Amino acid sequence: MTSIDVQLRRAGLDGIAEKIRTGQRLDSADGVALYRTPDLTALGYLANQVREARSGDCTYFVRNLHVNYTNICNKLCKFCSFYSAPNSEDGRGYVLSPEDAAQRVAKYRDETIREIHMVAGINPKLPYQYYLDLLRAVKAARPDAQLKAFTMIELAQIARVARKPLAEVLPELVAAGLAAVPGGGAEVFSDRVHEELFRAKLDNEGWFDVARTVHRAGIPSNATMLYGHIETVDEKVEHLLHIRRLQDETGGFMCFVPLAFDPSRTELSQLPPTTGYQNLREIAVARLLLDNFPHIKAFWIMITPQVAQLSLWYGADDLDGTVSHYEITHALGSASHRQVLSVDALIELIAEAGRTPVERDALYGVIEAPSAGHRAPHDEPSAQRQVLMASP
Ligand code: V47
Repeated sequence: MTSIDVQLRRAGLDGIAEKIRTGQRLDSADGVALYRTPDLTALGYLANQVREARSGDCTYFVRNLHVNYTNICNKLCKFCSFYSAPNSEDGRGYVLSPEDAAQRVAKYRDETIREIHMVAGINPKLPYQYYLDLLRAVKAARPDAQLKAFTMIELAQIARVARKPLAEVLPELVAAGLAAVPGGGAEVFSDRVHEELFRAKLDNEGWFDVARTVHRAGIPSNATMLYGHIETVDEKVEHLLHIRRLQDETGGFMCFVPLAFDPSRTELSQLPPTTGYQNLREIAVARLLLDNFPHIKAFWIMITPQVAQLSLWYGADDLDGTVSHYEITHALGSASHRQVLSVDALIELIAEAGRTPVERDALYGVIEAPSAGHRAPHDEPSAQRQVLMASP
């Protein structure tokens, strides 16, 4: 028996390791065991094996920009610090007109931007035409960028104000510029958590119905899970298995994004922030349970660039991107933390971890294909490492 076998047995993960080795699917009891083992290294070892079998050393990133077109929202989720309630007198509420949004992205005209991630609150005053105009205006301002826009919650609202079935609305959104749908609004698929934290929002089955319709329309999406608040281990395992079942059915998910809850300035501000240990575990468990997801994203804005870098050995193969202008949370927005990473800094993070940076677009189209079997040597000065990306 090798020392890793001994470690896996001591961690209670030897049965799971055997299932992975023989290509058997993990079940909910396995999911709970992955969450319960204290041995993060053994867990990471398994997740890394799956990650490398899927993506080798490749770590994907995108040059992207976020546009949050309104913070006015009638869902009043307890975990959210971004929203301003309709008719609130807090003086914070805003709506970007389509022209404002276009101007904002046009400001970056000297930079390569391949993805524009556009999400916002559920503002009951916005008519259907607004959403079409918004897509058209932003696309016209940056025709070279793909628009990844509107969570499943927003799409349900758009269909409601359009007074048409979502299946009829989606082709019109695509014609206006929509290319992909982000993974937000999923939170945790538990009726208990829904009731406690986001009662006014589309229910869990509703999220799945919208996602199914999106995928059937040929639009790829992501999926998320918000962790680190009041959810239980069983609820997280059920969340992951639920989206795994939908992926079996539609194949429409590109990427899973675990989102670390930032309690600051929310109604749950008494809760502690998540730890690096927990953040790495969430990524590793997701990689192991979501055997049918092509990619697992470490969203560095929420977990710090440092932990995101480590996660490249714990199951993650995507670092999102440059993420200019993220407003949903301000976790790293204090003076001591930067909200933007330059492309060079992202590449450096990836290369220092011994992985191969691969620039992608919003649909995971590779900007320049990696050379077969490339593995960046760990002992080379990072500046000399091969970087696979298009020039700006
Ligand atoms: O749905 C809200 C979350 C999500 C907080 O698809 C919070 O590539 C932490 O979904 N602390 C929106 N999270 C962001 C999102 C996302 C982000 C990056 C990439 C992708 C992708 C999707 O943000 C919401 C909610 O789950 N959120 N409040 C908070 N206090």
